[in-house]
Formats: sequence, structure tokens, C-alpha cells
Amino acid sequence: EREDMDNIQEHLQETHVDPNADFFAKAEDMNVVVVSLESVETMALEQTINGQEVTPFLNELIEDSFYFNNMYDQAGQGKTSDTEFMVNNSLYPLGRGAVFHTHPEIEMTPLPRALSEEGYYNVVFHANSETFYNRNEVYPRLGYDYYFGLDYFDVTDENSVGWGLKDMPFIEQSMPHIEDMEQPFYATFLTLTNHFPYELDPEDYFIDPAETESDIVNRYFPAVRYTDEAVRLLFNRFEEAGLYENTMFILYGDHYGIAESHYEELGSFLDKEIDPYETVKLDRVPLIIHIPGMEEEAETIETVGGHIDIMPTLVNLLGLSQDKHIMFGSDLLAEEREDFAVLRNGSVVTDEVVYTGELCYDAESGEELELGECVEAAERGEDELYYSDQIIYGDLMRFFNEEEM
Ligand code: GP9
Ligand code: MN
Repeated sequence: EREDMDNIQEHLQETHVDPNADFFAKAEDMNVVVVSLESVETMALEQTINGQEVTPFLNELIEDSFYFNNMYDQAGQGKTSDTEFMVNNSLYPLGRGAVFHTHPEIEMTPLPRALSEEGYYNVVFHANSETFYNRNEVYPRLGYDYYFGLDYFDVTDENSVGWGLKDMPFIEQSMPHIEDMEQPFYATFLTLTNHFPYELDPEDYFIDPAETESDIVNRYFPAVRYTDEAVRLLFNRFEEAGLYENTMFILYGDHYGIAESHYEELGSFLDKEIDPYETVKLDRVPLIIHIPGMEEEAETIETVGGHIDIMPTLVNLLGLSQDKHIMFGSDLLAEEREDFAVLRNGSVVTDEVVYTGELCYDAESGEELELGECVEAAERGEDELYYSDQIIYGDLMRFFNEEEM
């Protein structure tokens, strides 16, 4: 087993790309706010309904942030929790089940724990029962100091819908805890309103629903619009609390929103046929990184990546040592970055090809290519998932040797 770990470290060294030195420690000692945008897809940011943007606030935020528009959903069956696992570990989730459920006790080299060592206070806000996804067991192991779960929120019939507390009161009720918190903090907010089946109260419709044969597709857009408004509220509250100027914000879509069973109707809304190539493209989720003082350098970055690349990017921005972690992702801001993402279903995207279900496409044009054109990407994808799975199934981080990184 120790040998397996040596092989994995060797693989990671071969594929390693140096992080961008210009960005090293740019956010050192700042507060960090991570916002998991429930079921928000990149596609949603690009749409309008009757001339109204679906995400006016996010679109505004992008103007003075780093926006990554080619990030892919790498979650497995553990959905939101799988993405939390990736963002905090840069390991892939598993092909079956939620890692939080199946392997809560494995050794890890997680980001919050590293931040603890730098004096950070690490918390999660989420208005769902503490035991859901085994979070109460896993969070302390990730290095979170405190979980503000369901018990901390005042949930009534009036302020809840669908899965529970609506995102706007969720933000309102979280803020007093933030204002009381010792700094610097690393705070994760898990939003919830934009969850399947995308129900909203009439007063929370800021835009009209879409008009297709699928109520899911139709309701999805106003629900995303509501979450966008909740994010605006979060930013406003941070400004009012005087915390905005010293806080780095990371916002990401946790996974896809509209399942393939609704792609016929989604296709009619988007006015295109959704073939396997487009299906992969629709697996994109937004990633926005807002760093105070770097507004001038704002940029939309087209590099291909995914959830596992978030942690290495943050490790560099926060001025932490890359060598203390086993990470499968790489810095999204790296000069020499390789465009690469493997999805948990085995699909692979690079700057050149899209490989999915034994089909190969040109990444730019979407034209079908000979399968041979995708072999290299497909094999790389297989290796990544295989090695990461080995770590989790074999609890191999026990044998992690920092000297070798
Ligand atoms: C549950 C919430 C939603 O607490 O995170 O989970 P999902 O169904 O998206 O995995
Ligand atoms: Mn989710």
C-alpha cells in the first residue's frame, strides 16, 4: 500500500504544474467566503428571459473578478457534498455513493485544516439538518471549527420553500454570526433554494419562468434568479459590516441543475439540438473568484478545469505551501496550466477534444473526430480517477510523504 502511494505521488509529480508565482499570497490573511450555488450552471449566466438577465448580480460581479467559464461538474452521486469534498481536498469523489457517507474517516490533507494552522476560524452555514450527508461527522475532520446547521436558523412556513429556509433569510440570519466571528475566517455558505424541483413563492419571482413543455426547465430560471438576489444580499451585508474589503469570495455552481431527461425541452429553450458534445458542455458550472484589490486585473478565463482545481488555486492565493497536500487539481491561474477536466462519468474535456461515451469531438467546433484523437485524453482521465479512488478506498494518505513532493 505504501508502494501504491509512492506511485501516486510519482504520477502527481509528473503531471504537476507550478502555480502562478505572481498570485502567490495575494489573499494572504484575508477572510475567505465560499458560496456553493445550488444547481447553478454556467448556461444560466448566459441566458435572458424576456430580456431579463437570469443572474444580473453574478454578471456584474464577474466584471471585477476572475471568472472561469469552462469549469466542469465533477461531482458524483454525493452531489453538493461531493463538491464540498473536492473544494476542500482536491481529490475526486467516488463513482458510487457520497464520500461523506462511505469514507468519512479517511486521512486527508484538507484546506480548512491548513488554514487552522494559520490562525483561521473555519465555519459552514447551511440550513439543513446537521446529520444530512454525515456533515456533522465529516466537517470536524476537514478542519471546520463550527457548523451553523438547521438549529441555528429560525425556519417558519413563511420563510421557507422546497428544501427549507429560503436563501435570502438564510443570508440575513447568518450575518450576525459572521459579525461576531474572530478574523480571519474561512466561511462556507451552502445555498439551497435553487434545488430541484425549483419551487418558489410568488413573491420571489424576479423574472418570468421559461415557456417550454417542462415545468422543471421553466421554473429553473426564476429559481436561479432568486439565488442571484441572495448573493447580492450577501455582498451588501458584507459591505455594510465593513468586511468586504478584506474578504476573498469564491462562488461556484455545486453541480448541474437540469437533468438529461429534460434536454429535449431545454434544447427548445436554447434553440439547439443537445447532442453528446453539447451534453458535456452543459455540465459546466460557474466559478468566480473575487479578490479585493485585484479588481483591475479582472478577467474571464477560458481554461478547462473543474471543482478539484479550486483548492490548489486557493492554496496559492492564500500563500500556503502546495507541498503539504496531495491535490489532483492544479492552479487555475498557472501560466503553464494544462486544460483538462475529467468528469465522474469518465467524460474528458481538454482544449482540443471532448471525449464522452466512446465518442470523440473537436473541443471548439463540436465536430465528431476519430476515436483515436481522444485516446490520450481518455487515458489521462482514467488514470486520474483511478489514483484518486485508490487513495480513498485504501486510505492511502496515511503513507503520504511530504519529502517526496
Ligand atoms: C442538502 C443540500 C442539497 O443538504 O446540500 O444537496 P444535493 O441534493 O444538491 O446533493
Ligand atoms: Mn446541490
